[in-house]
Amino acid sequence: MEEGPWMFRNTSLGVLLPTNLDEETSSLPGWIVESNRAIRYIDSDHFAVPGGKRAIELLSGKEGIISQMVETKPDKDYSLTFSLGHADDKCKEPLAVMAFAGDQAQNIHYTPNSNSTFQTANLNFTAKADRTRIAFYSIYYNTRSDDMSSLCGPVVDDVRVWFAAATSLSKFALSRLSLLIFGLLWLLL
Ligand SMILES: [Ca+2]
Repeated sequence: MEEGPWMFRNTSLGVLLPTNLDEETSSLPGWIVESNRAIRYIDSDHFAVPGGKRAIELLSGKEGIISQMVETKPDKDYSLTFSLGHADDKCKEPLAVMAFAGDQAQNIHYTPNSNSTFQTANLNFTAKADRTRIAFYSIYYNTRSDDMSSLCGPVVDDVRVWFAAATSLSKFALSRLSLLIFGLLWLLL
């Protein structure tokens, strides 16, 4: 388990899968972690993980922001999607994150159905510049219910940025291509 300021370098983390949907693809910088006690990097052998083997558990509330810059085109519409979960580590609820995409911000509470340890969330935004900041932090300062002192928090995984290709199409084309509106632009985590 890794803690502290780091960037995703290990290819096994499933970072950086730039698709070749159009010319907007290029390499991304890694996540920026602004506190060395803010993040727990969890694996599926020991925790509930929404997708794959790895995910991030956000600790320490507002002090624990993770962020990443994605390349965007000004005035184009995008959607940030991610999984919000519980690590199954006895973390005392409520769990919630604040998600940022450019000038959009939204707090999202963890309210999964009974069969799941995570839910899917999304945040739509219109890019204002060539680069857009994607960021998350935990709204609460959660601790485990068994010892009331160990830090824990919401799990974030499957972070993706989709672009709305239809914004550049005519209304006629839009009606024909409505199933193709969103294309995966970035797979971040
Ligand atoms: Ca994952």
